[in-house]
Amino acid sequence: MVSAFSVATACLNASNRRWCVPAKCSERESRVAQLQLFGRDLPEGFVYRPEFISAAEARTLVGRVEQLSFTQIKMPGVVAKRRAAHFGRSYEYESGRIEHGAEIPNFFLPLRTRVAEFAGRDADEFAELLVTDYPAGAGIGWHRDAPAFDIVVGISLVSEGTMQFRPWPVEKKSERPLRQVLEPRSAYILRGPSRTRWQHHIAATKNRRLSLTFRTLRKSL
Ligand SMILES: O=C(O)CCC(=O)C(=O)O
Repeated sequence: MVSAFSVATACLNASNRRWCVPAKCSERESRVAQLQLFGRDLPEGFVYRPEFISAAEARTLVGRVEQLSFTQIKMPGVVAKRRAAHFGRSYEYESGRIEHGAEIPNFFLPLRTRVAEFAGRDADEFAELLVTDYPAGAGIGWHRDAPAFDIVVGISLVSEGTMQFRPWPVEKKSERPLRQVLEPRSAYILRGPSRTRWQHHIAATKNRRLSLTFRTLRKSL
């Protein structure tokens, strides 16, 4: 049995599963240690909820998403395979500039209310909706979301993706990334350390995947 005292004064070495004293643990090891005690290796602040929406709701949402106009994502020197539609706020991938954008379509508002309940916030705090269409073979590279955004809640549709996490700043000795499969109809929350002290990425998907990402802003904009 691990006592509260031992959790506070020792940490579990993430690679070899041995207990070590905090002074000798890497920051990453101590950050994941408490989660390992409960059988999960995921960054603090990350929450995963399978079956967040029903199959019928997912079908309706996918039908609505198919009617949206997507744009290519152009980053310096590269055009991404995935396409995006931004609502509430627009985001320029090349400059990182965020501005007021097209209204979030009404049919996404009931979902935004549930997302806000899930995150314990008010619906209108989720000022941005990013809809991303990942064709088979597309993913998203290692990143932290732009600092102007705060809490991120993502819903996966159509097929699964795998979200991986690595500590930020990236440590010299590379560890195996932590990972969570994002099943269709699931939701996740990224907040706190999982937003600021970890990078995430989505590995290239086998099949097409859609994601709906609602984000709050750090400051009103
Ligand atoms: O597809 C997702 O759920 C994650 C998207 C993401 O990380 C991003 O757009 O910054």
